[in-house]
Amino acid sequence: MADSSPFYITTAISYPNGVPHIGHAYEAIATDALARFQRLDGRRVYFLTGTDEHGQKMLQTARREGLTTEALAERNSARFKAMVETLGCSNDDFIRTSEPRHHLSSQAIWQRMVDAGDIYKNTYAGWYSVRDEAYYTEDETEVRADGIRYGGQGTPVEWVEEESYFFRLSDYQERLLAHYEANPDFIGPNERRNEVVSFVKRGLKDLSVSRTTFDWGIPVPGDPKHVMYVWVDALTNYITGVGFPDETSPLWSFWPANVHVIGKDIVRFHAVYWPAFLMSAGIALPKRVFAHGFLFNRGEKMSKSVGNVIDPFNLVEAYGLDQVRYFFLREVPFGQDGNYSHEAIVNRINADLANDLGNLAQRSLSMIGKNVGGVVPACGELSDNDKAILAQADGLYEIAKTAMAKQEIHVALAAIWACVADANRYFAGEAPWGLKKTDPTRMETVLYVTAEVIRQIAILAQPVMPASCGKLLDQLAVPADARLFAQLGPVGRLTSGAALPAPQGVFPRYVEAVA
Ligand code: ME8
Repeated sequence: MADSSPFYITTAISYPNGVPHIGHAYEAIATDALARFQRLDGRRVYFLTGTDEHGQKMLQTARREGLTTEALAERNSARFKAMVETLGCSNDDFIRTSEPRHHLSSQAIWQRMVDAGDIYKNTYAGWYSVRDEAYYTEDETEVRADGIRYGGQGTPVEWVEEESYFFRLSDYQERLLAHYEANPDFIGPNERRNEVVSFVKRGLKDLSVSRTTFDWGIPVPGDPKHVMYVWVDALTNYITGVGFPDETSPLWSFWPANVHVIGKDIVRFHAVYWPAFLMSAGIALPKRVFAHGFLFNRGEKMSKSVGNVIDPFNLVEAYGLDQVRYFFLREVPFGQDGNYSHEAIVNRINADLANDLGNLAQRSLSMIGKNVGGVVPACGELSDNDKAILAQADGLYEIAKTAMAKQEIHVALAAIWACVADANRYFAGEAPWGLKKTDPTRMETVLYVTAEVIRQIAILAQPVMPASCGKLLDQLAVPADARLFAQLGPVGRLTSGAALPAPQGVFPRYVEAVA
């Protein structure tokens, strides 16, 4: 039975203190592919992304640029919104934490944590990294040769001492460990889970959750001299997006989220603080937090000072949208770090897309156009080879479904492209061009089987390359309502005799511009 239950998926919300870079684009593309996969699989999907606009980092950048924080947020949030549009993301909403609905929601969760007795006032004295918007204990910091003290993620820290509200995180240690134990899929991949478990086992300290030295944030209910620590409000976006605190909102049926997709640098916030806040507020916990790896430019960390930051808009312009989406999701095992280089992307475009899938489609469809009169060929008796390649294509759905449920996007793509490679071997081996005169019935069967395998590959690759797969399915005259996963396998087989449009290439080769 098809599963039509709700599926709620989110990206991290980006800091709009700068413009989007390829790390942001990567997260958006991957989350979009996961969302589209579930939609095609018949689930009722809600996909949320947005921008995280409060905190000291925003304030410092705004001052440096001579802007108000509002103006900086407005300008750069628009760039992030444009990025997800340019990347073809199918998000249902784009949340900005400066919106009134989010202030309301953050104050409501705060009040619930107060009511649970988990918030108290004291003085914070310790290290803070504005770049990470994170507190570090002394032993998580080190003074390097340059005389500057750095925090756990290698960013400079400063000493902070001020009145602050605290959240009784220390009370949640046992409950969190019990939750990780009872829900082994709560954190993925496993390396990240192990890190979190050992971090929590080392003991949790209460968390400073408000600041008084600046006012760019959400005021603490009843004590507006304090603004909430930016991570309290940032994490809350995930429930604001589905209607909190209005638990009668139709959107609230999407909570708890099925998966929060984030980068590996922010696991602690999502897998320790967030579930503790939710437990305190009496709200259900997300089912899973999945951390992807970091992208590097030829092995080097991207940074403004090195000047090697990749602009996602330029990338799409240079290589094409579906090409960029395919490259990142195929090249980098999701969950591990990965590299971007011009050579690697060109290689994927030309080998996997233009040669393997593009040529197979182009060659078989133009033979159908020329030799079968531009209709879906007749399917005669099936040979063992025909049955084997059809069975492989029919089996892809289960493999992809299992992989995508664990966010192993690369595993799904590897299986699909293994089938593309085998379909090419099948096509070359059966050599339908040689059958035209000797055995036209057999030629039609080979072309039918090839077209049917391409149909399934195109349906399954839609989450990653929506536009190109749409074009491939147009060429096979697959109607718009027959492109869901329910049509995979024998039930959706192509109908012999159906008219096909004139074939056109879908995956052009990347040709280097002559300097
Ligand atoms: O962390 N490669 O925002 P952010 C891959 N506002 N992913 C990367 C990356 C890279 N080089 N650089 C960043 C924040 N990311 C917070 C999140 S969520 C309630 C608040 C990922 O703009 C990063 O890991 O610094 C994060 O998941 C996302 O981009 C936004 O990063």
